[in-house]
Amino acid sequence: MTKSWPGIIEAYRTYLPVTDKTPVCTLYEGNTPLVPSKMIGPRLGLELYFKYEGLNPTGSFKDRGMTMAISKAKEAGAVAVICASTGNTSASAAAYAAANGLKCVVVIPKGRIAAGKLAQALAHQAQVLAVDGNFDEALEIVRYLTEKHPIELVNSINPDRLEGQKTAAFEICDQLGKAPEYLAIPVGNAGNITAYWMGFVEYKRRGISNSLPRMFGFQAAGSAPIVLGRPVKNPETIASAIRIGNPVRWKQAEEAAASSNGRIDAVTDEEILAAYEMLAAEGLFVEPASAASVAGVIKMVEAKAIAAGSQVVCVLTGHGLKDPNAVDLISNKVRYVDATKKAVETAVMGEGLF
Ligand code: AN7
Repeated sequence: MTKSWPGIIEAYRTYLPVTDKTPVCTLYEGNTPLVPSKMIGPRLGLELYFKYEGLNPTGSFKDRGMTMAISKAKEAGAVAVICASTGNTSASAAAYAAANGLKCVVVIPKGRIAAGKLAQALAHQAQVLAVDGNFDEALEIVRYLTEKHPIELVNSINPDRLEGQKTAAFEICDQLGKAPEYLAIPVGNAGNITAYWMGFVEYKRRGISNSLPRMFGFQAAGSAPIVLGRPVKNPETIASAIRIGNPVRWKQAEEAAASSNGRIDAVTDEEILAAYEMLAAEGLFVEPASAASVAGVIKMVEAKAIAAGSQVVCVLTGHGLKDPNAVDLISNKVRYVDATKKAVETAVMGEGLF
C-alpha cells in the first residue's frame, strides 16, 4: 500500500476518457504546488498564487497531457508517436514514449529550442529532426505525416492532451477550495488555456466548484496572432516556447476569454524578462514563456483591468532550467577572481553585505 501520488490519470480517473483497458502510462505527473506569492503579489495588492508546473517530471505542464496521449496511443496499439515542438512537448513525448516502449520522433525548428529541452529529447532517445523553419511549419509537416502513416500525433491537436491538461484546473480548485477569480496563463498554440477552461467548466458543471475564473491569456508581442487578429508569419520572441504564429486552438482560446469575461493580450520581451527576474527574486525559477503570465498580470493591474485585492492564479508552465541561456539576458553576471583568500575576500567585502 503506497500513499504516494499516483499521477493524474489515477487521481482524476472519473473525469478522464479512460477505461479498465487503458494502460496507465505515468511518470507521476501533477500534484504541483500552488505557491502564494511573497513579493510580487503584495506589491501589486493582489492575492496572487503561482501554479508551479515546472515541477512536473520533465519540467513542464506538458506531462499532464502526455500521460493521457501516450496511454491512449498504447491502448490503440500505436508503436510510434510524433510531434512538432518548440521544445517542451518534445521533451515530454520523448520521456513518456521511452518509458512505455514507443518510438518517438520530434520535429523542431532548427536552432530555436532551448538547450535543456533538446537535451531531454536526445537523452530519452527520440529521433530529433531539426528543420529550417518555424514551429508552425513543423506542425504542418507532422500533421501531413500522421494522415499518411500509422504514427500517433501527440501535439495538442490530439484531444487526449487537453483532457490530461485540464487536471491542472481541478488541482487549483482543490488547492484553493474554490475556483480563483482570475487565471493568467501564457499562450502559444493555445492548447493549455483551452484545457484549463475545460477543467474549470467541468468542475462547475459537476458541482465541485461554484464559480468560474476570468481567463487571461498572454502572448509575446512578437508572436501575438490572436491579439493582432491574423497569423504571424515570422514570430519572434525570447520566450521560445511560445514563438508560435498560427495557434491550432486559436478559436477555443478566444472563446475561453470571451465567455469568461477575460481577454487575450500581449506582453513585450522586456516585460517578460522583468517578470522572469521578479519570479527568480522570490525563489521561483521559470523559463521566459512562463513569466509571460506574470508580466501580463502586472500589465493588467497597471491598466486597471484587474482590480486591487483580486485573487489571481498565474500558471508557471515550465522550469527555468529548461532554458539556462535565458539568464544571460538579465543583469547578473559571474565575476572572475583569483583563487586566493585575499582576492575572494576583497570581492565579498565589496558586496556591501554587512
Ligand atoms: C513553457 O512544446 O507548444 O498555448 O511545442 O512550453 O498550450 O501551446 C509549448 C508551449 C507555455 C504555451 N509555456 O502553451 C511545445 C509548445 C511553456 C510552453 C506554452 C508552451 P500552449
